Amino acid sequence: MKKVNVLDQEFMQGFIHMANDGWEQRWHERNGGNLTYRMKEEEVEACKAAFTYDQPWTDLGITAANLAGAYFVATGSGKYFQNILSKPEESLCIARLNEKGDAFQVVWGLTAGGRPTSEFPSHVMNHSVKTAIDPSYRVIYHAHPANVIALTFVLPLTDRDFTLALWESMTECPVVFPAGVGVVPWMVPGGSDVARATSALMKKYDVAIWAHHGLFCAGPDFDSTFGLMHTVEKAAEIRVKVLSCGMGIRQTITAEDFRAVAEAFQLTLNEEMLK
Ligand code: 2HA
Ligand code: ZN
Repeated sequence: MKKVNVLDQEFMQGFIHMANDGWEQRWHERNGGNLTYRMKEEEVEACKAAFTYDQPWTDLGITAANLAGAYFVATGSGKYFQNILSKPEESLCIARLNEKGDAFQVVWGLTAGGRPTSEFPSHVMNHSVKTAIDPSYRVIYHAHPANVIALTFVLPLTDRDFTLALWESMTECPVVFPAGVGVVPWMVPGGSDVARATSALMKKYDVAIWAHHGLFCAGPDFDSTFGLMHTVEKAAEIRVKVLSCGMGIRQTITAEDFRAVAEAFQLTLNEEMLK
């Protein structure tokens, strides 16, 4: 059988590149954050010779029936984004779901032991919701960027407050996330409750902020999902700087301005945010 090197595959190179970009942005202190990618069938086929099927099955705590049998690349629980570039086989894994979509098995990677990210239930539920709406969605990304987290201490924890604060901070924001962003109140991370709350928001948005913790972004590919995280965090940084000036907000982008942007760029803006 032809020997395959999983690390040479384009999707794996894209995954590693994106993870390292997140590290360089300072969004992944210690083992903070996690990333998953739902593999294409042809990518699974191309790598199958390198997979092993002898690891035990682990219960997910949630069910994603529409993703039965799907394969994911995932960062490992407790692994550092800092090390993904130099030690990808120790830091990452490929895991598949069972026929019910309620348990997983590692088939590649984590060569020094371990399991997929502690947020795997949230990732799988988000993939499940996104795939049902738009099968082109493949990437779920969780990070801890400082400015988004800072805003969760000073803004009301509503979808509308966060969406408007971010849209107003940079003209491109409504173009990049016209549906807006959702906000989950503080919850215990890693479990099925926060997974359910996050995936409920993912039905409406591509961004779900976790109060005092970080956020999740969803997208069809590595570049657009990273770009979404980057745009949200840049807008949050601007908002934090504006608030830090301590002089209030003298002028901003108005609801009419947003509607003009929507018309110029042919977007369906979430009008709920402008009421
Ligand atoms: O990897 O980010 O939310 C640790 C986390 C948990
Ligand atoms: Zn986290």
